[in-house]
Amino acid sequence: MQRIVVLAGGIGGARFLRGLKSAAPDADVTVIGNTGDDIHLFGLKVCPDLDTVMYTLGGGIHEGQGWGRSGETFTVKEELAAYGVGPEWFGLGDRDFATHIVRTRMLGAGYPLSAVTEALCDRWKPGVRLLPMTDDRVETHVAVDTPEGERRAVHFQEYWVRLRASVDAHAIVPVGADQATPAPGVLEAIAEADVVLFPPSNPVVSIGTILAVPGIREALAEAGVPVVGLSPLVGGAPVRGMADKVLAAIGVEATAAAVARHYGSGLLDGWLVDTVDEAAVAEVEAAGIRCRAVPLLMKDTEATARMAAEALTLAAEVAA
Ligand code: FO1
Repeated sequence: MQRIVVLAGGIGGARFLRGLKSAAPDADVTVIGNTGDDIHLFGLKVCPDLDTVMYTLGGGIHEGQGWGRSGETFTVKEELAAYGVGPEWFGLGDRDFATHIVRTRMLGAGYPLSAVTEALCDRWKPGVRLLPMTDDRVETHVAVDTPEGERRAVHFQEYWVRLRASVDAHAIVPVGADQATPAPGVLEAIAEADVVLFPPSNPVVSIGTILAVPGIREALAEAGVPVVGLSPLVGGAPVRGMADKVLAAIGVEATAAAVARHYGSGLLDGWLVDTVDEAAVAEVEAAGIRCRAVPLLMKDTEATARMAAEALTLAAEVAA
């Protein structure tokens, strides 16, 4: 059985995984999920990227939004607002609240996040092994300038959801990552993998944060396993999200080729760009990374499954 490890962020990672499961139904898939987006709200621990993967693969996602639960209501949020208790800018629904209550209760009882995630997945049966990148607390912060001209750090969710990434990001800091250790199973899954895939997730605040946990990047380089990524940038713009803003913060151009060079040939063996970026293929290959141009828009599960199949084909090619 083919063992596939996927480093995943939220919506893009989750949708890619749905396509991968359709393209390789018999594969043994381990997902290493980003937890830098996690946030504590109302005394509860919220893990947006882990939940987005779990709900998407478990059939509970709000398909239109790509995050949160389907059939959601917001009574608790409205009642909290009536008490003047916020933040109002973050949309936690009633069904979703239950997940965060269960998670927080288990964490409070002493279970690590990896065990809690496994317990939550017992209900959702995502059909993959979902591991947080670490059991330790990591929070991505973004340095922005306030309207008063002061520079301050805000939580990633505040940057993304409240500010809608409308202001420049001056620095991205995965606070706590340098002290974190990979969650149980992460390094083992990498060591035993036949292929590692980077979905078209954000290279800075999703995959970059996972790689910032000491040991994960090294394990990928040492495993001798083909690592293949899919560009989240098509025609010089992110398909979704704010990759361009956060790439600017780390001085990387928002193009498919620049992101491949940013990961580098020490990490990446293969890279898929969209057909509109065909001209980037030669540049990526010149950087020592095998590259193909294929359609990269995740329009539906079939199109996404074709992308995943292309990534597996490229992995087999670089391994040969
Ligand atoms: N994204 C939004 O744009 N607005 C929200 O109010 C919001 C709430 C939310 C609640 C739970 C959850 O799991 C995800 C949520 N997201 C929301 C998505 C999230 O902010 C980001 O898309 C991811 O963190 C990026 O990967």
